[in-house]
Amino acid sequence: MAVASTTSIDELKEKAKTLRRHIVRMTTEAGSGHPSSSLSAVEVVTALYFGGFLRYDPQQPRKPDRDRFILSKGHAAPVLYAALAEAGYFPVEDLMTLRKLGSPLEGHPNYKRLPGIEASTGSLGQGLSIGIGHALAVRLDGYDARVYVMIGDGEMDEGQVWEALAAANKYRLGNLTAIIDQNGYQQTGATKDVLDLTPLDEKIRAFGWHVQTINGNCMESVVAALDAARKVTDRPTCIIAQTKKGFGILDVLQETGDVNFHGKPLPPDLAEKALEVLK
Ligand SMILES: Cc1ncc(C[n+]2csc(CCOP(=O)(O)OP(=O)(O)O)c2C)c(N)n1
Ligand SMILES: [Mg+2]
Repeated sequence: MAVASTTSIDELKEKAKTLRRHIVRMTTEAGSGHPSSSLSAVEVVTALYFGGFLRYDPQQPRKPDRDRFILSKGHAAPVLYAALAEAGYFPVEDLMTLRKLGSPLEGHPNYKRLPGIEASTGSLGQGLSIGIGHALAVRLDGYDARVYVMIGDGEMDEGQVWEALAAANKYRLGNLTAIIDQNGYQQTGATKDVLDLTPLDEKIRAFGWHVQTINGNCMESVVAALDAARKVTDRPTCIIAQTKKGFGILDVLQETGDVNFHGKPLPPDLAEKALEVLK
């Protein structure tokens, strides 16, 4: 199965920049969307798709033995679309149709409309449960496929996530990796103020999972953590990726006075500034 060949850390960092430029351009063009939520997740998504972790074939998007990536925090769709386009699922030019009438690049991922999307997400809390279904199915079918699910730190407030954490341990799903994009913010403010779930690592470990906490915007750390996770095969693994919302253009977002910048596109003048920074 085809695996993208970009493997060196420097190449991955370049690819991350490319994804960031796509994210800024497409959300500003759309006049809506979630750039800051997409930007925090770039290193993880880049490493998965281009660092040799996900085995996929854009020509056979439903090949049964493929690895799966489920973006449970579906509002960060632009980062997924940017990766899929760069991976060859559809032309890069199509990114600019984000959220336009008739485009399969909907505001939230729709698996019926776009190859490479594994699950329709956006209603938060569901992706890990869907990932468990995939992980059980590939195991039953005898494939060594791995399933990765990205969850938002605010999304962790959803009870369904904790039911899924328990169920994944019950089935000892050694082919399942959850990645929490711990960017410290959710829609209405700082995650610790809305519902403080610390110590998150200890809680998830108590559910029987292997847990790592890393700097999720450091490519070296992300690659090392994904590598360690895939070596664990007797229980589910979780990577708590400590990130910054809007990472890559933090100074530009600072100018808006809104560090969360949730669900807002950059106005064209700030998008220009962001693209300068991301050159
Ligand atoms: C079930 C559900 N409730 C509320 C929302 C609205 N909503 C969209 S994004 C968001 C915040 C999510 O925060 P987090 O998971 O931390 O993601 P981030 O944007 O910080 O990456 C909320 C509440 C939703 N999409 N689904
Ligand atoms: Mg968050």
